Amino acid sequence: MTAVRLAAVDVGASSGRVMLARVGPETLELAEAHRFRNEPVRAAGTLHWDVLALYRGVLEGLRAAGPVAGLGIDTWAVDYGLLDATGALLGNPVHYRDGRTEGVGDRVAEQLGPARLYATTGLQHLPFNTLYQLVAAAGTPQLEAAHRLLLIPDLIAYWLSGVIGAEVTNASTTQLYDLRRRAWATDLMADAGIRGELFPPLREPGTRIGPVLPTLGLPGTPEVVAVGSHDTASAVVGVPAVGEHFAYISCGTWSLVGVELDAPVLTEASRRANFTNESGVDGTFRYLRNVMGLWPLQESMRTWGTTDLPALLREATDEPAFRSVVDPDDPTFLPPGDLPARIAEACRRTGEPVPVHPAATVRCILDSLALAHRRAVQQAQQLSGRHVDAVHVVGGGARNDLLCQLTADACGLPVLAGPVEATALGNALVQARALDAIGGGLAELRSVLRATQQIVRYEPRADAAAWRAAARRLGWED
Ligand code: LFR
Repeated sequence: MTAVRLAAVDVGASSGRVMLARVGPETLELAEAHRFRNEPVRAAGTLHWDVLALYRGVLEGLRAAGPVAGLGIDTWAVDYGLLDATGALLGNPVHYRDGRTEGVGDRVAEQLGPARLYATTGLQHLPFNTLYQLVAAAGTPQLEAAHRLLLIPDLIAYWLSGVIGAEVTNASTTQLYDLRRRAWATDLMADAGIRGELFPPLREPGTRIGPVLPTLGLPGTPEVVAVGSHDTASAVVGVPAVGEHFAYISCGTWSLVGVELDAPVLTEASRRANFTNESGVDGTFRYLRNVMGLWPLQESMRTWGTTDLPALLREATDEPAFRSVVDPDDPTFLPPGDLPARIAEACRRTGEPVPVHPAATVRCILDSLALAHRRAVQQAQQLSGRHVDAVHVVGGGARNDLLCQLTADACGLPVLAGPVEATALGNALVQARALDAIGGGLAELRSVLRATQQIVRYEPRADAAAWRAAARRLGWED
């Protein structure tokens, strides 16, 4: 087997990248071919993704990457574009942070029965799950006119290949996918008033979709490959773990905190703890919870008009620990806007000292995030019965020194940080396997990662009592 050149398209909430990868049994190299901004647009009161600008960025990136044998696409989850009967896009996809789902999720879950929803889909209750977005859009002319619904990576794959389908890892985030039957949950759709025929046939990660349309004039004729098209699914492939006794935190705009399992956990305790069973590559389950992640920090920096993260982190390191802690999952933090003001408001509400300058706000955000990591790692273990002895942090958060050390301290476990590009690497590895450039299961793919990628280890410092006391302030521990 010789190494192949591949393009991994990875579009996140704030930027998209086309990464050029060279992958073989002993080779895994990644270089950025092109990066473009992802700037949501509010128009007539609704927050949209500028999906055509994203597609243009993908095309520019593929041209910059040069000839490749394959390409795979991953993006965030849950959001979709609608196509009419001719395949034309009906309007711009709505952003999951848009306010249209406010109050909808709770009402719909109550109507359909939270226990039934969990038994069928295994999914955590997030206000923006596709199910709730579609109920919020019910009766709109756009949805009425729709012939097909494509999740964002499937929409981009359609434009590139002309082939329609729904990749399973991302389908599993809709709350409309039956995780045990591995099929669309058509009964649930019917009861929610959602037309089942909107949903295209499912496809497994690691299968070929088809060649890029020649009319696009891209270099070579790469094969479009279905990867873990949910970015978190690709990120979990990209966790350089040995064996099964590990937790992962895919840390970027969100922190996705959990373990990898062979079977879902569908207990009442798991439902109440709001843990999700998202489908992973090779039939695995990503048993995890969404923690608010670096979003409050990113949005605070936008509010302050600063981009100098290293300077902020240096100042935050010198701030006193645990002066103010908040629940990062406070729903008021979800929409875009003035996050420092909302954090101050949350502190006022709960009697915590209000952070008075940016460094104090950053320290509050990171202490609070580390506490939320601790809680999720502990609960993932209790609820699944899987013991872990290390926490892998992958994604952009892996280069945040202070956060990695605080997470090690909070969890009382070593943190293994890196790779930052786990998502693109997981995307490329699954493509390479589909194109027969490498073989093996997830364990073999991960051994290629360990042999080629840099990983930084953080040992926990002994201050368990302080973390427990801080968790108690949030009412999380007795
Ligand atoms: C991370 C992510 C999460 C998903 C959130 C919204 O980028 O994909 O897994 O819950 O974005 O789609």
